[in-house]
Amino acid sequence: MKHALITGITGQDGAYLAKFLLNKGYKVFGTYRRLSTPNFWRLQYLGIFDQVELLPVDLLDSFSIIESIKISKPDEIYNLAAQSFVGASFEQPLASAEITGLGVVKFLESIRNIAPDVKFYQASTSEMFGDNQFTEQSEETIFDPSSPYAAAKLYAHNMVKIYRKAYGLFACNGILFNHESPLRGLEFVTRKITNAVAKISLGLEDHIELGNIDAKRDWGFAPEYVEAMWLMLQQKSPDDYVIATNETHTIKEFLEVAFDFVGLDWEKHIKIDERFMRPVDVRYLRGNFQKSKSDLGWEPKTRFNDLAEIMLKSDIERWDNWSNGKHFAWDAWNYPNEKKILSRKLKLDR
Ligand code: NAP
Ligand code: F7E
Repeated sequence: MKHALITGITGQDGAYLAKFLLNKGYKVFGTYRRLSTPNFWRLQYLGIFDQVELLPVDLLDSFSIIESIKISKPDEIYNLAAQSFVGASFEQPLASAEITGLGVVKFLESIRNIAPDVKFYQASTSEMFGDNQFTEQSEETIFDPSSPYAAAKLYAHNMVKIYRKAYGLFACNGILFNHESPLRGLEFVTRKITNAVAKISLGLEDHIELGNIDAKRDWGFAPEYVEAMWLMLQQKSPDDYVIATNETHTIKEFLEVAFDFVGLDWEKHIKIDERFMRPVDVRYLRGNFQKSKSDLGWEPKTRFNDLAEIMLKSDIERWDNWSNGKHFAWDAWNYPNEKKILSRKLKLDR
């Protein structure tokens, strides 16, 4: 039986990848970091919490990384852990560099020293292209990072290439464009919108505060993107691949589709708030996935409108169920604002 070690198994991609690999018959080990409140809701939501082996690892701590490799004896390592929120990287540039950039080198060094035959997947990102052009981006496009997050990811990306060349490691960079799902964190714009539209449609809230709604993103569906990660590690030789849909849409278009779905006019429920503007934003992303299609046989299936609908339906169902007294694994309950809305609603109902 093959062993996989997934860092960041508590995150969106980590949870979907764990489910995907379990279905393929892997023994799955996943790393989590010590928090004052445990955060396993995604694994519980997918019904796989009892099927994965959890190992405590912080990317700030090299010894915990080495220990996780020794215990799990992996054939494949998927490094998904990161400080992944671009907005927060402007507020915490040093922590972002340490975790998202240097953390990867700690893994590469550990592998080189104790497990040189392991296959390694690194979660690279379209953010590395930065705010540099208004045409599609591919593996050949020049990187020009526009945030501390993107700069840290580019450092990691380059180190993966260097370790591949210098030491012959089987290490791949997946340059993934934005991918979303009902398990997306609430701070990211798509889920922030579907969560708010759900509340607005149920009369629990009246508007949503956003930043730059003119930015364009290439949004795909996360469960399809984790399959691409696995496919990269099944090839004869390691390489870097773009994973995307080749479609791009503004935040405004996402708002339009989401509000349309519940029969409301988005413009009546939006407030632009400076707090959500970034010092620099990436205005245009659209990925060319031709290399992945020809080498990996991968292509996206779920498109923009369907993605918004999947996310919205799931958030409406959650708010509806929770306000009717049903309890299940969910993130909203951990956020102070969401908690207040629910408490108010439950008091009113009593
Ligand atoms: P996510 O939901 O934010 O998950 C990030 C994971 O990293 C969580 O499990 C988090 O743990 C863990 N983590 C954070 N800091 C850590 C630390 N110091 N030590 C150990 N673990 C730590 O992100 P995602 O959307 O699943 O993305 C997965 C990866 O792909 C990330 O590296 C992200 O940067 C990259 N990426 C994402 C996208 C996208 O659109 N989703 C696109 C391109 C690349 P907690 O649960 O404890 O916070
Ligand atoms: O922002 C704009 C914001 O935070 C998308 C991460 O997974 O994908 C993600 O990074 C756009 C930006 O994702 C709000 O300014 C407007 O232009 O959902 P996001 P991101 O920054 O693209 C890449 C590929 C990753 O690698 C990252 O890990 O939406 N926007 N108003 C807003 N964004 C947020 N979060 N909140 C707003 O209120």
